[in-house]
Amino acid sequence: MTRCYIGLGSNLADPAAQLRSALAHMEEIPQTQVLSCSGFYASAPIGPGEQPDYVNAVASVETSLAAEALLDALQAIEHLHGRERTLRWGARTLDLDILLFGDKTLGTARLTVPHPRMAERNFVLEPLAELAPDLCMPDGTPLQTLLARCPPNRLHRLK
Ligand code: A4P
Ligand code: MG
Repeated sequence: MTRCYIGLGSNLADPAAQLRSALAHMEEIPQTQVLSCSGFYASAPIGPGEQPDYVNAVASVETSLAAEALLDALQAIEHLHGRERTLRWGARTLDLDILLFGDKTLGTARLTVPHPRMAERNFVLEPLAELAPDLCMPDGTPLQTLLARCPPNRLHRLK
């Protein structure tokens, strides 16, 4: 079994409901257990154009799937959610990123792990630290070091 951390993000009008639905679907992924989920965080959008705020969270899962099979399952869930709202919102409504896959470093055409932008994103690092404050990256860098270096971005934990 491999312990993985999945980043969840949505900026739909009811993004928290999107995240809850995504978690429910993640419970159904074969050979995979959702262990826990962080609190939900409202975060200022990073990216071009006018966008509503995101809700972000991180879930820990344990899986015996290979990384690409886990990605397939997560993309199927994204597709299910994205497809429902594509016309109305025009942008993707659910992002499920593999942040960490055990202590593996992966660089395939489909998968870069650790997620290449996680170190600059407090909306990833803060919820991750809630689940695993003593975590280290595959290269040995403590999560707390990344947090200390992370550029600020408006973020607050929702009730
Ligand atoms: N891919 C490679 N590595 C991974 C990985 N570790 N996990 C590939 C998941 N996918 C990975 O993803 C594009 C391709 O990345 C996939 O087909 C997969 O093979 P995508 O989700 O279709 O596209 P994307 O998410 O628009 O691209 P990108 O560059 O991954 O965007 P990000 O980095 O995910 O950023 N602001 C706030 N506040 N909160 C957010 O959650 N999210 C984004 C999206 C931007 N701004 C945000 C937030
Ligand atoms: Mg993504």
